[in-house]
Amino acid sequence: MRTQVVIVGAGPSGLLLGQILYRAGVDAVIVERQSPDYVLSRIRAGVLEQVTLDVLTHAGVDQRMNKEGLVHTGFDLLFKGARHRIDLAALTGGQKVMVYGQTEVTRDLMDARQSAALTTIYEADDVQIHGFDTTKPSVSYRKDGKSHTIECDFIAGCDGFHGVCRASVPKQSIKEFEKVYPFGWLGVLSDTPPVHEELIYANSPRGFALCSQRSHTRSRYYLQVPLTDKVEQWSDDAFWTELRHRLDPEARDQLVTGPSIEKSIAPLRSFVTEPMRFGTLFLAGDAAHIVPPTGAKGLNLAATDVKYLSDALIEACVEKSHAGIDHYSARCLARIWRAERFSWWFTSLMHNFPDQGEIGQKFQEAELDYLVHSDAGSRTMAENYVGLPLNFGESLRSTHA
Ligand code: RFL
Ligand code: PHB
Repeated sequence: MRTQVVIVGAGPSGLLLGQILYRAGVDAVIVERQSPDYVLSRIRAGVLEQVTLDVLTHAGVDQRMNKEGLVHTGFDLLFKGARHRIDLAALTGGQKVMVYGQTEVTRDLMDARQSAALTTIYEADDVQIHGFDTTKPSVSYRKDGKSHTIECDFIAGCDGFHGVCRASVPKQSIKEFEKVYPFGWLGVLSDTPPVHEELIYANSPRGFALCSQRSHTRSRYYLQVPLTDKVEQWSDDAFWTELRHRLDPEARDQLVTGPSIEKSIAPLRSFVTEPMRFGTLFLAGDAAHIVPPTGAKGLNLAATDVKYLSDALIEACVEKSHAGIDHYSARCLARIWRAERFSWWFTSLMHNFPDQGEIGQKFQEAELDYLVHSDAGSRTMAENYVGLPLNFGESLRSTHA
């Protein structure tokens, strides 16, 4: 088989890239290790920035999102037992975010791909990439006991943190930056009404908690837990009891509990790969970088990588110009490091670190107190949370030039 672009991974990055390339007339095949049901069963992101909404609109998959997504114009920071609202819209000239789960984004992209009868090879075993230091790369895999090879012009590595693409790059050609946090997030999904109409990010001496949601009838909650904890140790009752301890009295009263429909623990990590292009191989999304989820940036960064990569590949395949390809890595990394910094800072501010002691808790509370009472502090928080504009550094550079 031959195609222009082989996309490895059918998570949100790979599916979104496939959809944008298809609309521009570029042929692509997606190769995915798991089944469609498995991909849809992973409960992950919940908050989409405006830039991501724009990319999904550009990809033509915005109909259900616009109908069912919940627009949020602010969120609450909870510390010292009291809540303070960060008014995103008022602080950023009317910007907002949308609560629309990654599962729904993925489902919309899968449906669009199916309606257009595009090729996705699910349950592909032993996926390997070859010759990406040449102009004739290829991707091989096994399916139903048979070996297959797809020849192409470019490979897009959209295969997540544990994928094969980044792992195939020779060690001397790649630099990895990593910080692993000494705790994880225990997440629970439940068919109960959310405790509050907006999200609550809670700092408590017992550890961080987050009250999020998927709809008016489906809630998503997270608790900071030690990395050594196992999901089996956490009964639903234990989860709700601990969550109540970390909330303010009003939220504690209003919390509606019920059986969990999903429960999992995710480790927290900051990770960046430089560069993101290796000859005819391009990394995008979690394959190239990970943020701790506190800032809700992971899926949003994946969407902007895909925007830059689709622009570059369309230029190369349709206009036969390599300018976009040559700038891909630098354009992405400038945006990624800003989001990495914000996610690391917000994580450090909200979590209980094993060695922080009482003084560390006091420092966090004093910083949060400053943030919510200072216009400059609140604005910095808000503009990073809603997401910096796509041309952020570029416009600054040109005005100072
Ligand atoms: P994915 O979603 O990991 O998809 C990669 C796909 O590649 C496949 N794959 C392979 N396929 C073929 N061959 C191989 N050898 C392969 N190896 C792997 C995998 O099966 C999979 O289908 O990466 P992608 O597409 O880059 O998407 C990234 C996002 O999933 C991720 O950044 C977000 O979920 C992060 N995230 C959040 N992001 C936000 O923007 N807002 C949020 O509110 C938010 N909350 C979260 C999050 C992530 C979390 N976890 C579990 C880490 C909350 C949590 C708890
Ligand atoms: C979620 O709803 O899963 C979610 C929301 C906000 C975050 C992280 C996760 O910062």
